[in-house]
Amino acid sequence: GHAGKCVWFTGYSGSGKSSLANALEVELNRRGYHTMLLDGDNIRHGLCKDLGMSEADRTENIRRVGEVARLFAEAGVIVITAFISPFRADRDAARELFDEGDFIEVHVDTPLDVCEQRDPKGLYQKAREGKLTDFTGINSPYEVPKAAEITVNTAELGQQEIIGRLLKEL
Ligand code: GGZ
Repeated sequence: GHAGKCVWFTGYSGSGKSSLANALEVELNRRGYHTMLLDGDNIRHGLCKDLGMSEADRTENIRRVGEVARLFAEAGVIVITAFISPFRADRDAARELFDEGDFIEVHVDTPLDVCEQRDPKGLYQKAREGKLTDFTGINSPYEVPKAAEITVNTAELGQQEIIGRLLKEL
């Protein structure tokens, strides 16, 4: 069968990772590819429900996601992941599980102030009020990718344009 791949979205909460990941999956399915979307909804409520938002727990979250992604990719599936994945070493460790060229890191580089203005779940406001600790970008770090295959900014480009770029890269 086809070799699997992993499209790894990384970026702040509210950057647009999930929307892009969902739209990419729809387009790939339309083209006949078998995909698996891993995100907080299907991972943090199940496999990783024992984990919180500390640095150590995020590292373990991303480690598990990487291993699951590898398993699906070995079965020929195109895996799409949408996690903040704020630490470079954790993303690099996930990359190491794949053959060269089979791990496509997509930095959703929407500026923090835009993400904070969107604040779809009110989490930035809670973090600013001190009601949420360890919130990425406010009181927990985000390490910007140094060599992502693709960098996109949802404040500058429309979703269809971005999806077009991603499909080309794949
Ligand atoms: C960042 C948080 C936090 C903290 C809850 N910091 O935009 P969302 O809401 O739907 O996605 C965010 C999600 C982050 O989980 P990840 O599994 O992607 O994080 S990591 O890759 O770092 O393991 C956000 C919500 O959970 N959320 N608390 N403190 N985002």
